[in-house]
Amino acid sequence: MAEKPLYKVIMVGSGGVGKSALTLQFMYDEFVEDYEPTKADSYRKNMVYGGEECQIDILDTAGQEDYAAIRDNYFRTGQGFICVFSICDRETFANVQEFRDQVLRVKNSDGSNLPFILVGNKSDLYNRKVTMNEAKILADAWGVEYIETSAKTRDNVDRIYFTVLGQIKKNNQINNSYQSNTQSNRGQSNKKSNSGFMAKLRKFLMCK
Ligand SMILES: Nc1nc2c(ncn2[C@@H]2O[C@H](COP(=O)(O)OP(=O)(O)OP(=O)(O)O)[C@@H](O)[C@H]2O)c(=O)[nH]1
Ligand SMILES: [Mg+2]
Repeated sequence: MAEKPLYKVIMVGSGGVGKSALTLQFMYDEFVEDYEPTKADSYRKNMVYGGEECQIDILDTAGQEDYAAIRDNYFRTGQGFICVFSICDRETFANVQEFRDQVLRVKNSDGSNLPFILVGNKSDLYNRKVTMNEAKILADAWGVEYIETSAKTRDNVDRIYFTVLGQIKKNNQINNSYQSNTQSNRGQSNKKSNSGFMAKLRKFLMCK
């Protein structure tokens, strides 16, 4: 039987914004009230997406500054990124640019065709400090989708993982068709240059 495709998603963002809470809600349908800073945890789940059986691998990284140095290695392995801030904490919103820049640098990408979404978490709380409008403006400037979630009420939790999965799948299809195009072009140009060589050889032999 063919191997199920594996999609690798990475949770990024400041400490305490709810990266682990979102991941655990998605994985096990439970909300964790306690805050225990993460170093790095990895989760894998079988699922069906777009009629296809696949596996999602979620790497829940550390937001705390102490672990900033080890992020590069983790980011390198990701195919899609969920960049989280808390809508109740302006500092975590201010920090997302740094996370975006780090991802782009590590992935050597200008951002176009990089599966990436911006997530404003803790939408169940009433002391909002970041408006939906300003988050959308930033997401538009990056050319990414903005989604608000609550890991507590489960609002939009599935949606963020499905959205990024869809982007990874689309990206893989683009890359595959690009590769097969360049391969067939290479084949064609080989044929062309080969037939050019044969014509020259024929001409040369006829002159003799
Ligand atoms: N009300 C509410 N609380 C949340 C939500 N998401 C997370 N929390 C709480 O916020 C605290 C931090 O959540 P974590 O998921 O541990 O944060 P984190 O982003 O993983 O933090 P690091 O591992 O340090 O990077 C915990 O006490 C959670 O219960 C949410 O959507 N709503
Ligand atoms: Mg965590």
